[in-house]
Amino acid sequence: MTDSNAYIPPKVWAWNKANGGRFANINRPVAGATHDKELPRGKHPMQLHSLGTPNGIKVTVMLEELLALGHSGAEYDAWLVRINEGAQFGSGFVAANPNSKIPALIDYSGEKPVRVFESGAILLYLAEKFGCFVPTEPALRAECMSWLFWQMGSAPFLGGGFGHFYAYAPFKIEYAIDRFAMEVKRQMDVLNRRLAESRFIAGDDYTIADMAIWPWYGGMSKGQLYEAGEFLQVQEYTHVIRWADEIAKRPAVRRGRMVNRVMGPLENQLHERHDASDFDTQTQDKLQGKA
Ligand SMILES: N[C@@H](CCC(=O)N[C@@H](CS)C(=O)NCC(=O)O)C(=O)O
Repeated sequence: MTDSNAYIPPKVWAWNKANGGRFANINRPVAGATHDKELPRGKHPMQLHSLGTPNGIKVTVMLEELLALGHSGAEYDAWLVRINEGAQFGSGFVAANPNSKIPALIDYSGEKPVRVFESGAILLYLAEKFGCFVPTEPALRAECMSWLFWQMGSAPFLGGGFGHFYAYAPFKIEYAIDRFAMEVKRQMDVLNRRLAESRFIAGDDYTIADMAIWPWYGGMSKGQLYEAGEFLQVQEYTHVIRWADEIAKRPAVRRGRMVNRVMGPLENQLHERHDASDFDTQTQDKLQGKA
């Protein structure tokens, strides 16, 4: 057990910029913009400012699913926000999301632009706007909403809790890793039991609840997050793996997970998306300076 007496909190907390840990350079105890920077705007009604993290992927998958169904109103420009360089603190981004986190969407299709932030709110906004991927029958809708909000409340324990202390903190703290490993395993078991009885999270149909949960918990079930697959023995969650594999095969998901991605194999990265043809390998090669 880590020595619990190693740190005694002072009377008043003070911001120590040099506290270490990955991403310490972008963490601040205050909100608001640090610099002036307008957001770029492309030709489509939907302007997405994001990054290909699990929270960003939810929205690009949704937009690609809508386009696959023929909703041309979901055409979008996806702009890359490099959060490790502090781009989320530019004035334009803060106007789109006062919480300075990706993803942020601006819908220019109406008389006045509509800003939407928080990935769950964006998924619901798009689902309601296009009448897709959210059930209308009250009981099914309640189930879908319950799982959507479950994700919003649960994933911070996975990412900010477990992922941070297991992979990013400057030193390992047994108490913190134990606490969050326990919670993440409990959450995985919640999903595993649900998916033992249901093809998709909210029932027989694929919904925004699947889109919200898959990038985090599907990724975890496949050992793709924080190199923690063995540590958490994720192969135990067989129903989650069955569901994750089924979703991963969807063409829209394969496209959506490439958008704004800056990690992993180059052929899976499409830094910005402005047109459906951007997914063509040749175009990607050009964007990445390979052709
Ligand atoms: N609850 C938010 C979480 C968004 C979030 O945490 N975004 C991260 C990247 S995955 C971010 O932008 N971090 C930048 C920062 O914290 O400064 C959502 O679901 O949209």
